[in-house]
Amino acid sequence: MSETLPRLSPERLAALPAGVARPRYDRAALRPRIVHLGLGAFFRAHGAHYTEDVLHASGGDWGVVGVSLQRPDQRDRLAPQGGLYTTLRRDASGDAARVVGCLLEVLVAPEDTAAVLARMAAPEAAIVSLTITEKGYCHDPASGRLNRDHPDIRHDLAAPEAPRSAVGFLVEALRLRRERGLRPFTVLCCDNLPQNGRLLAGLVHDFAAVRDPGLAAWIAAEVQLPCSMVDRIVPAMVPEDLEAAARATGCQDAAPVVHEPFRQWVIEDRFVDGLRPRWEEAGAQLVAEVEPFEHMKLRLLNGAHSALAYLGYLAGHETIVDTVSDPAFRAFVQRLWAEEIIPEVPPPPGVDLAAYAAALLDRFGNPAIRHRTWQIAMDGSQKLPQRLLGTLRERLAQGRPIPLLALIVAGWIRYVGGLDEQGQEIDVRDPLARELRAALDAAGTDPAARVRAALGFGAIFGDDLPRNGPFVQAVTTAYARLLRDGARASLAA
Ligand code: CS2
Repeated sequence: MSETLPRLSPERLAALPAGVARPRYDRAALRPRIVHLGLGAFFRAHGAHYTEDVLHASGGDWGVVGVSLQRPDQRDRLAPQGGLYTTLRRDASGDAARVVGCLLEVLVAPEDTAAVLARMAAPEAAIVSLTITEKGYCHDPASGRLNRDHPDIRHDLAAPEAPRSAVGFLVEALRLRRERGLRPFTVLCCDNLPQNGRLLAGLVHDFAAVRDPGLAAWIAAEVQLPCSMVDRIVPAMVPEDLEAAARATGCQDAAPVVHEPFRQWVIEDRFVDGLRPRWEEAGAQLVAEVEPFEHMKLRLLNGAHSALAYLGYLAGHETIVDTVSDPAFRAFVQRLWAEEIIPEVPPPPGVDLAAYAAALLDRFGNPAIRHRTWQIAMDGSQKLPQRLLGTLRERLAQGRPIPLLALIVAGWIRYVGGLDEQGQEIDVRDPLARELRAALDAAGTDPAARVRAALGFGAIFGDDLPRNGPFVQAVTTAYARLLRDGARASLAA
């Protein structure tokens, strides 16, 4: 149906149906003050929404330049629409549509590196924000240090003026600003990483120090890299979303985003010269210390998400809502929170973690959000450390039992082994997929040998966990049970 409709565009805004929210501020007043790296669905339904709300609340000129670091598809979808796109806030009661206007332009880094650097180094750019997913940081997830053997980092250290990696872009753009006598921008990391601003500061520093110690010192002294905790469930786009956006707006939109109603953004209030949109007007929490919020979110939400993704996938569940609608999984995730995660997480000021977990279960159970277990299972090698292994280490140090956490690690090992419970191939997406599969294949069929092979990946498990007897034992027991009884039956044990 949508092919016969006019394309969403600035000219169509006035004609949108009355129920569709749209930019009601002066789009012509926007300037390219935020450069956002990683223009996926998440940013467009999260950070862009907060900025859009500020523009509505108090105007201003905080426009966004979106940068795709790899593929041109977002640009190809968004450019013909003048940067406009529809977001659909979805729950059991239906869709609420909103057309977002703060995105000014989309650049594709591999096609025009110079244009991206020019935007980042322009005097009016005040913030460079990032949602490039865990693997985009080219770091070693266990240690948090820059992986100098990563092909993009090797490339960027050899040809720093034409970078490919996000870290390479940040350092080159900062170098240009310093050379031109400009103030630096703030670097605002919005990915699900522990102490994300500090982690990125370390990577930028490591990279800059190799290039030029003077530049590294200037960055350390002048650049701010606040930490932030971001939260909104935003599944990858599926073809039906195009139809839903067309129904809501009467326009063809090639880049709609479906998202849950909930959102949260906790930001460390540390910006170069204090320059930032007044995101608090949109409900963001600007705080001195993000860590308690981040621990809560990464360990309760993302930790449970990964648990449900691996074990749910193995049990044959396609989505998170399917998984938590299965009574065995519902009981499992509630026990996981109550018995093995919440006891290790200090609650942020004013937060009751049991209530937070109960709210998470409602969000996971949103029947209208089809978030695939396969999507969340991606890149586990980059996700496990901050989501699950931190909690695990703390419990092990206290001598506390870890049967449920160990089962999740076992589920991940089973998943990256590449065959499901019916013997079908799993399409495992992970930067270490090939190495993991090869190590597991080489280990043969003995469960203990397979577990040892997987735990031997130091970038994931460090060198402490593979040597921790109770940990190895618990994972081996859980893995053997998974092989014998399957995921669903293992939950109850
Ligand atoms: C998910 C996250 O894909 C994943 O790994 O756990 O994207 C999750 O939906 C968001 O962090 C929610 O804020």
